[in-house]
Amino acid sequence: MYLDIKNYISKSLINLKLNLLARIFYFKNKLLIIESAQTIKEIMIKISRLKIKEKSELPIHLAIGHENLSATISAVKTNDDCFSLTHRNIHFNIALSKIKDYERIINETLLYDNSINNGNYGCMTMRNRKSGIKYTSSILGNNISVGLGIASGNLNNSVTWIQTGDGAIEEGAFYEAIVFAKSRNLPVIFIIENNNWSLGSSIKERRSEINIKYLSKSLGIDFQKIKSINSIFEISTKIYKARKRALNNPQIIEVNLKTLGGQKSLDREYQSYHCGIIKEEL
Ligand SMILES: Cc1ncc(C[n+]2csc(CCOP(=O)(O)OP(=O)(O)O)c2C)c(N)n1
Ligand SMILES: [Mg+2]
Repeated sequence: MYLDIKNYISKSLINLKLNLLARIFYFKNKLLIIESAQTIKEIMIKISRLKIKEKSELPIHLAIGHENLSATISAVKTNDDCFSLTHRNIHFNIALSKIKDYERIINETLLYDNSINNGNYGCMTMRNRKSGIKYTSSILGNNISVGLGIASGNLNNSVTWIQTGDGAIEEGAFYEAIVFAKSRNLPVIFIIENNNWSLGSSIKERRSEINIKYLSKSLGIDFQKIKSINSIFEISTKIYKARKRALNNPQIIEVNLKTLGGQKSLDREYQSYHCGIIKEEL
């Protein structure tokens, strides 16, 4: 009984301290994050315009609407942190890169020679290796498993961020990965970008609800949901706390957001999944 109370008080104090540190982080970095998100958006719009101008038929997975997330993660991560990204990775590639690499990132989406991956990878597997991005994959679920391998080789006090989507978590690899991450207590943060779409289908159309909160709880993994992509306060405090906790326990963060751009279908609601050139008016 005495030990229970002692444990409870010590846990509460740790949480209190973490909450305070997260708030301080927010106040210190708010402006930087807002500016960085704006830059990420501008570059994506530039890519879109260029593709229209060049009449490029290469696919592009822009992430307009996701900028606050990648800008915040870029502010929270430390230099030794690693990233394993999915096909929609452009916002992370920009957020994690230095200004001098922006032009070569843009060039990669058009497969030009002077590009971040020499025009070999294009948008879906693009990775600026100098920015901590170890792997990027267009095969759904594949970057999740690879992310675990990366995490197993992490330097002390570094974390591997594994990005995925509401469609990719339907792959068996996701479930196996979270079980494995917990079993080995790997320092990983799974970021689920839930934009409601997987190619042309909404969650309602293709499957039943997956309650990630309960799924995480059943495995003893910490879970947080970011309800508003527009709240830098919510994103930065939750991401900051997850980064600290990930050193002792795997973390899952689900982010509700809308991927802007794409096409309006004739027979249904606006399709926010973006896999084409965005319309200029959006
Ligand atoms: C193993 C595998 N199955 C199917 C696909 C085809 N595919 C490409 S993107 C995509 C939808 C992904 O949805 P989500 O993970 O939610 O990411 P979003 O595009 O919405 O950001 C699918 C099914 C694939 N690339 N790999
Ligand atoms: Mg999706």
